[in-house]
Amino acid sequence: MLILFTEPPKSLGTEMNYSQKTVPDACTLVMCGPVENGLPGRDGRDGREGPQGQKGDPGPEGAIGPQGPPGAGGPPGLKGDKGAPGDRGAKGESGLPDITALRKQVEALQGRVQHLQGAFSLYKKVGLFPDGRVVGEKFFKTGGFEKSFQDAQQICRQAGGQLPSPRSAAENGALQQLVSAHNKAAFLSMTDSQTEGKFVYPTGESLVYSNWNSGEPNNSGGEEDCVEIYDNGKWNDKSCGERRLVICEF
Ligand SMILES: [Ca+2]
Ligand SMILES: [Ca+2]
Repeated sequence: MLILFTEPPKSLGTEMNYSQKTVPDACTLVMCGPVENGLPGRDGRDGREGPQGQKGDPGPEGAIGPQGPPGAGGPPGLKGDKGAPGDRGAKGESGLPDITALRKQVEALQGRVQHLQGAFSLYKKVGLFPDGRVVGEKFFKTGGFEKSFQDAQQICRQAGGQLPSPRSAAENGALQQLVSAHNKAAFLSMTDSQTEGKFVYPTGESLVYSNWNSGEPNNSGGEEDCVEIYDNGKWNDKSCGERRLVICEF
């Protein structure tokens, strides 16, 4: 069957209006015999725009996304009201220490102190024998040999002491005993190397005690910057290059 449109349909809807021609010797609905198809017709014109469709149902909800980063901190809040006073605390323990425990500790310390005093007394005797002297808390000890001032100074420093700095008649008397025992004059620590005529201790401090022999210090020969002590306890300024008995002070 072949249907020919004599005029193009005005729309795709119910208003389609057309007439048909039937090919001779052909049935209307049933193809009764071999028919040769004709050439296809031209495309029809576009129909009119149809009515607007109804609003569709809402789509399915999407999955919940991941949690976002925390936001920036807000401004500080207002100061709150003063709280109510707390309950009164329990009574504390007495601040007195345990007397019994303290007494035991004191007794133990007394025992240790007595032991140390005995040991110190023994070491003191050993240290003073035979060429040591003690005055107050100061010790003098001689090696029995003679050295120049510089060498004697170095020997005493290496031993943890220094050359003697007698600051009183008592200390000077102890040194005199050692000098007399060895029958050799000894060097003291003081010099006037920095300022001629101004004798000072190794610290730079001025003398607080002196026992110069008559007419001394005289800087004989213009080169006497060290001090020796005689066996009578008197002092004389002497050349530092001379060799004198080495006595150290501790
Ligand atoms: Ca001098
Ligand atoms: Ca002199």
